[in-house]
Amino acid sequence: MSKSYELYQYKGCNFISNIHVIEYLEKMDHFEIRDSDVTAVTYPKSGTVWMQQILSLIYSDGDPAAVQSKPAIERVPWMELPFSNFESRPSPRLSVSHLPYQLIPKDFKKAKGKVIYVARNPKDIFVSLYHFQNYVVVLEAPLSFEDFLEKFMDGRVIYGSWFDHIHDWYIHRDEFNILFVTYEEMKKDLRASIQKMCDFLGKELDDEKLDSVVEQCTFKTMKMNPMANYEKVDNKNPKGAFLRKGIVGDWKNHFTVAQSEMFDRVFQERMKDVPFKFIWDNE
Ligand code: PPS
Repeated sequence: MSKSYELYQYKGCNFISNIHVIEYLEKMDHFEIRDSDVTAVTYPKSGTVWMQQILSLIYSDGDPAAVQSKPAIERVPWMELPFSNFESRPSPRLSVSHLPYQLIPKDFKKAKGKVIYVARNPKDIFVSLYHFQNYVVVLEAPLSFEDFLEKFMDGRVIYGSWFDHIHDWYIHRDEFNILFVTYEEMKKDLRASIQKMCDFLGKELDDEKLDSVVEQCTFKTMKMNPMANYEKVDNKNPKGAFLRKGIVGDWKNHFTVAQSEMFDRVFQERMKDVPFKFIWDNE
């Protein structure tokens, strides 16, 4: 298939033509945010779809039916995609977003609504993105692992630089009503992570309901759920999968020692102000 989607820059971030619309991104800045709005902010491949599932279930008291009839993208859409109809959705408006700090509606910066920022170790993000761009054929397939790694380090990928994304969100955290969680802590103890989110969101779920949320949000259950696994995504490579491996430390199967050392050097330099403790390996 010929490449019909291209990256373009808008206010320091990279978007995809035919998917993101500048007029809509401009309009978003002025969206009126309600205290009941909840958005999960992620850099791509950090656990967005996982959060779509978790939020759907927390807000339906763990009822599995809530995630069995409608695709995740309709239940908890990307705020920045025009078809999310964000403004006209009924409360509580649950959404996800990959937007960098500078583009999130400014009301959020007045501590309106709630934000859950999910961070993932960037080597695993890179590997996930590399496979994703080979999978969804409307995105530019990487020329090679090495070439794509260079682009990632320079921020020449969808939504721009991972380093800028996490840095800016973290540095401006006091402006938001925000909870930071990591993909790795969710992997390690999903129940405790979901409980932490419930506490932040002011949602009380009894043990049975919480168990049900956890059960519906495991990688295994989500992979089998056609309303969560994005198997209907258009123009995909039949060999791949959106829910690919869902593990911590897959980067070790892909990076050379030299690539890993180069990554660590850039990481040390760029993350000086961001004291996140990332988990790089399955413990
Ligand atoms: S996207 O395209 O940005 O919306 O992708 P995103 O959903 O952020 O990230 C996809 C990766 O998240 C993994 N995933 C999970 N891991 C563990 N448990 C659960 N339940 C789960 N759901 C999604 C998914 O497999 C992708 O990671 P990789 O490493 O490619 O497997």
